Amino acid sequence: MANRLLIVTNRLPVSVQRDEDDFTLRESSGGLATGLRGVHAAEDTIWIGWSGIGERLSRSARQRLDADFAERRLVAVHLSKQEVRQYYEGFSNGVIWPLFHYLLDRMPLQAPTWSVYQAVNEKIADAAARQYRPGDTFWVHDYQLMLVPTLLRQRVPDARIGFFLHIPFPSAEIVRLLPWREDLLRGLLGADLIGFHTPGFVRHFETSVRLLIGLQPLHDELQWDGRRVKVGCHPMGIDAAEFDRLAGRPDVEAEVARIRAEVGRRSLLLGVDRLDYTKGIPRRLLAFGELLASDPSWRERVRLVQIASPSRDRLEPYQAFRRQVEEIVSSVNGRFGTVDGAPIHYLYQNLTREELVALYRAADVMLVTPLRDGMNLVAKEYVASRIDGDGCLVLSEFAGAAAEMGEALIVNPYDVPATAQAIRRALDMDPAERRVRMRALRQRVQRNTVQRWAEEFLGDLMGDDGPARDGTFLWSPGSDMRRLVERLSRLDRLNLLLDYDGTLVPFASTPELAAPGAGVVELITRLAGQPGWRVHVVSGRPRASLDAWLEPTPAVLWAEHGYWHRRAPGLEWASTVDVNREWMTAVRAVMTRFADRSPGAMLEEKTASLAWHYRMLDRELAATRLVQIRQALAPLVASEQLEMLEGNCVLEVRHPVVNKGRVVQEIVRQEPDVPVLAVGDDRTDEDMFAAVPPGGVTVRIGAGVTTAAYRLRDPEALFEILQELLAAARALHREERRP
Ligand code: ADQ
Repeated sequence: MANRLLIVTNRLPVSVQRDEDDFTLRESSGGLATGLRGVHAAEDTIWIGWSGIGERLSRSARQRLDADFAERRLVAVHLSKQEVRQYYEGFSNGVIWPLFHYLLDRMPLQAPTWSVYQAVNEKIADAAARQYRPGDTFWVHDYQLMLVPTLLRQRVPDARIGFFLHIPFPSAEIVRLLPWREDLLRGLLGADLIGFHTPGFVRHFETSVRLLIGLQPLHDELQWDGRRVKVGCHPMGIDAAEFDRLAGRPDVEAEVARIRAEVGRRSLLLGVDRLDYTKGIPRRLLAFGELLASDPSWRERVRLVQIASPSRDRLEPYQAFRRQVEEIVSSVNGRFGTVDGAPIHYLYQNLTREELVALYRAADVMLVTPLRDGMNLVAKEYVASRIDGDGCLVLSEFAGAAAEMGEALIVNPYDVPATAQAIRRALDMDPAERRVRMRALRQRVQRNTVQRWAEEFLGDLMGDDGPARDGTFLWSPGSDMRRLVERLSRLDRLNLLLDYDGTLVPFASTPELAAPGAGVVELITRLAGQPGWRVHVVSGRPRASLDAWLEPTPAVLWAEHGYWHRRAPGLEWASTVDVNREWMTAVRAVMTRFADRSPGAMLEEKTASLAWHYRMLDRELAATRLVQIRQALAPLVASEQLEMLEGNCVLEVRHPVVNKGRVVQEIVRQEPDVPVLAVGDDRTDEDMFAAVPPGGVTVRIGAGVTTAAYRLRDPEALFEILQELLAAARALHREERRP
């Protein structure tokens, strides 16, 4: 059976009209619905989302409605009134919407219930996961469903999951304000690909995960939960051919002629928006008023038609906003109207596509001046409708569309006088210039269509080689891991080589705080007490730390990547190699200089290496400093033939002869017949994995590229596995001793 695309959105792409227990489904007109409709029609797809009905239905009514949906390959999630109020109106439109559009003053003082947003996301993820068959792909959309990617990942770990955000992704400083910021970011990270409209939004997202979650995106990819997550810029387009076709239809042409005749000699300005406070309507009207005030002759020469489609009108901020817009309309009309008519024609209505296209074609100047907008499809629709090659677009620099539509007259919508000036310029523009600009805009809009957007997003999501993974995917101690435990537990002799930080214990904010819990100390002691087994702790730490933390255990200790070695408790530490350490003076000077300039960074001095720790450093500054310090150290590293190592929030310089690979070689040399189990979490442990002879087992903790054969999520997962291993070995041992 063919693999399918499972589209997951807040609303299904139809609106439901209810008459008692009869339902009529009508295609809805929003940008997202229109955009994906083509994909839904052409491909083998199922579309999952809220029915759009915010009330309880009788069982039979629901079944009938679900059957109607099923005919269109739609799967409805039914929500209660309470859920709609809290999840959709309250949290999605009341909190995330204004915040992500930088309109902080629109946020309520009392936040609506986050738990309902969570619960509805779970409900929708459940419904989507129920549709899943192996090989299917999920495509989740928009700000109402930001937790769904991870919820789906939990339900269907191997699924391919894409997410696209249709609204802006704001600067990290804005994201930070949200009490649930980490939850939302982690919710998104369940996806294999997270798409945005503009490069700016991609950058903001990457800064946010760096700052708030501590990830290190590189070339628009990051490692999370053992997977590769791609971040991509995929600007959405429109069905340009459809607008082209509509614009040339005789009935639309006739409507254009009618509008033009009605407007007469006047120039026609047009605004078309959902009535939303992000769309910049009040300042646009004020700018128009300024134009009229600047020169009375304009009053006879222009008209502004502002179409506002009713939107979210149950929310108080939207009701207040509507009153504000209508007041400004009356005030401008009162002030500048003449007995022949009012300068602003304001329509609070939904129009048909044909009516819209006729207006687009009739308008001399289109005003698209949102305060913020993810993309703004109206700007593209205007351009696509101009089959005559004429017309002029005034476009806000804060609409995502501005990133692609540089030939428009770009304005700052907060600057009312400058917007008035831009309108004047558009009205006065030489026809030849208008045509040159419009030609370039049309070419781009015709090329970057919504079909291409969907194709490219899905292409990027599918990749050439399936879902992006590295290493063996074995997060949870699954069946393979269990088999491994069983095999290891039967070994009479075993050398367990365990790294310390990030492997036995999780990372702490400063190196000194990473003491092992009592459980870890006890586990090491018991593992080492298993007859024939030996535990080696192989760490980059200095001797003193390992002494302090592991003194009570019988483990063999290797400090500073094997430079120092302590064979058994109570014995002296001995150095294992003799290396030149003269290079350290110069490296120390560089690292100290950078530590002094970077609040939170610090230098750690070991016998034969120097480590620059930056876990506490501001992430942005850390990224800059790392580039600088690498550059500053590079000549020294080259001339002295040193090695520069990047660990987890640490940059270390050492002599290459000292490395964990040598430790493995030494252990294998002494006990060639004893199998090795090596476990570690970072680049220095890769040396260890590389040196493990055939028959040995290697395990990587956490994400990142590795040559290890197995992978576990975190130190806790390792702890569990080691406990299982010990229990199995002990049980076997007991059995053998039984007479
Ligand atoms: P919206 O905020 O809804 O979309 P937009 O991209 O402009 O904004 O799309 C609006 C759609 O509604 C257009 O297709 C337009 O033709 C239609 N429309 C507007 N007024 C209408 C009216 N009176 N009658 C009929 N139709 C009308 C969100 C984001 C945007 C992003 C899109 C798609 O906020 O930034 O561009 O998703 O990703």
